[in-house]
Amino acid sequence: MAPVAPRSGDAIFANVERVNAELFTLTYGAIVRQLLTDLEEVEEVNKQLDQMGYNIGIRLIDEFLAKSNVSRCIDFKETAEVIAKVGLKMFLGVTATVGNWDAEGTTCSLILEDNPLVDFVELPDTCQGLYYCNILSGVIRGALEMVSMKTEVTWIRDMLRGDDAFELQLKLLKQVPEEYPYKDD
Ligand code: MYR
Repeated sequence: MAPVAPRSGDAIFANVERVNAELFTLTYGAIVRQLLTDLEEVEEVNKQLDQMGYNIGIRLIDEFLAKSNVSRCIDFKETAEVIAKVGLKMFLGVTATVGNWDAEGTTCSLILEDNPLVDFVELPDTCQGLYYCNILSGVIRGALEMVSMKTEVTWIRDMLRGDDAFELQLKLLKQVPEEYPYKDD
């Protein structure tokens, strides 16, 4: 019998990471499937996924700020880059390209070539209209609201609908000035 070569620590960690990522993807798939069964209407599932994401986002921002050591962004352009290169990397293991800025610098797109949420996913015809990754738009909207930015986050392109990439549009609606808790005398 051939001797079994011991695996290096790196190989074991890579394997554990892969299994965790697959488990995460499959768990998300099971949640979407359950919502489809419970709510029946695809529109309702879209809303529910967005709301779930929002609830996650308003909590996840603390972990993001604590772990990333990111300081205040000077403008929305920097914020978009931080989400694309640091936030998505930290929680999804991928990065996005930021593009399609409008002239005012308040609307842009995050373009993802790779999206672990959709590994193994194929939507049946009955799910036309489903924004499968709507949890992600909710997470970003929730997280940004906690750092004083009201946004609208919308899927523009979706590979599950036959597009060539995932494109998430971020629109800054309002930047709420943070309240200074003391009176200047
Ligand atoms: C600031 O100006 O206060 C910093 C703003 C940084 C906002 C970053 C939000 C990160 C959202 C993470 C999204 C992860 C999606 C899986």
